[in-house]
Amino acid sequence: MPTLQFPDGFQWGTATAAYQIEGGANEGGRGQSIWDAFSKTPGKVTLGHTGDVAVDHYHRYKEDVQLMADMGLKHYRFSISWPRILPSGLTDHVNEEGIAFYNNLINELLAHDITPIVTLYHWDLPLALQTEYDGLLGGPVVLDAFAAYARLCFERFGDRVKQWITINEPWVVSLLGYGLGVLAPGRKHRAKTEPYLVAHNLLLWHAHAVQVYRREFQAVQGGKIGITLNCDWRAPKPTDDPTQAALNAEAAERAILFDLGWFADPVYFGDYPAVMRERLGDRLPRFTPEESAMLRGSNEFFGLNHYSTSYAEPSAESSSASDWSAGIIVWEDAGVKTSGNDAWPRTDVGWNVVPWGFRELLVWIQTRYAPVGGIVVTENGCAVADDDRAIAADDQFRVRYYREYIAEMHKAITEQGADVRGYYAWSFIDNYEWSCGYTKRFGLHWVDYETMERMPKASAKFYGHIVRSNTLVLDDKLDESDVPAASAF
Ligand code: PNW
Repeated sequence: MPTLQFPDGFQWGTATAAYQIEGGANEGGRGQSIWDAFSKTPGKVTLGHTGDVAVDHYHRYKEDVQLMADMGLKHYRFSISWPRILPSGLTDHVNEEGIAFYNNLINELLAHDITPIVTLYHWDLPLALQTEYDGLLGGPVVLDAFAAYARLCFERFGDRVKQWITINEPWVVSLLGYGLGVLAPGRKHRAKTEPYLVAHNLLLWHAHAVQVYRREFQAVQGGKIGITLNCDWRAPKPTDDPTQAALNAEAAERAILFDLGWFADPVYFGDYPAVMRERLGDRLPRFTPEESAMLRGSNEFFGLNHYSTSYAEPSAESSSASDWSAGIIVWEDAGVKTSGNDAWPRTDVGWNVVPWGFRELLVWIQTRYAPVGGIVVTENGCAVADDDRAIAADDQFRVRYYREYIAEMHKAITEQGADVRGYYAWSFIDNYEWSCGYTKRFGLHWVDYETMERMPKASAKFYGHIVRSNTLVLDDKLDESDVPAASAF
């Protein structure tokens, strides 16, 4: 049986986010976030689900840390709820009960030899900053508020937390929150301009938090800080026509620059990709020379969330806003239309399962950015329709997803020179999947939402083996003869 060995010290972990798992929304002095408001807005979330209780991690964190330890996990990525520690978003009132919750969690992790990696902003903006200061469209007050919140986290937790992520997925926040309106705060009526303003502000948030860490904490605390960007791979749509093939290749490259280069170019090179400036003109904000200098080199590792791949071809189709439906994206600003392939399996949220796309993306990132500190895959995983306990107990679709994606990552590292240093499975546990509520499950652990009972799925055991051995064993299930038909993946 082929066994794939990973580099010594490779970080294997799992990931979660505060609003998706904590619950305790009205406990311990927590303030409200834009997700409390959005989830309670009629029509925004499937079945009107909210994160009020989520999977009750706020009360069950000890049990959850024990489940992590049972898997042999050595790393865990979670996010801090800004309004839990600063109810108004500002430092006028620090909620010590919220601080104590995260101290207890961090200490519990360390007591089980699990290293925390902490995201500062995983989408739960304090509601008061939205209503009073326009949130991510706001000016210096909000920027300063984020820097002050980051400073508080470094002060209170930085003695034990050595890896920080400033922001999770600014692409999703900008486009899904302000272009399509499917995530909080749910805006879409200025879809041609607001996403670019929000993205710009998020980049400045990142740069300022990094500056605070470097100037005031890093020398003493000795940690690392970076941003997590999400990107699906875009492969040129296959065609026999050489002229079209060249156009499709160009469209695929343009799509990656619009999705990932939008954020990674400023962070590594100090400015947006030229193709974005060409196509967007003055809709794309400009960095001052000082901002540009602050951004350049502001990543100490490349945090990457990756889930899927699609084909790309040029699109001239006009749509008043970007249009996402049935796995097809027409993004007029990028001039790209995506599509799938019937042979590709799809997850329960409709995302294509294309393991080789993950490898191509890792190599693309290595080639363009050669990131200092390497690439850390901060999320990868899939949704499976495993509400039923018996189905969840044997979630072979997810086992296979992980096996094949991790095998492609191994190939990227060992055969194609990608400097990947870590990998975090999304998610440690079933949770609140944003606008899908609890109807979509990404967890390695199943949750009975009536009783809050947890159960490790087959994928938790499978992944635990990888974590403990630092190897992936490719058993005979990967032999061609044994591969189920695509639809049965
Ligand atoms: C990520 N897309 O969100 C988030 O970081 C997680 O909180 C979330 O639960 C997970 O992925 C699964 O959805 C994404 O449309 C949302 O490409 C949308 C996209 C990508 C990531």
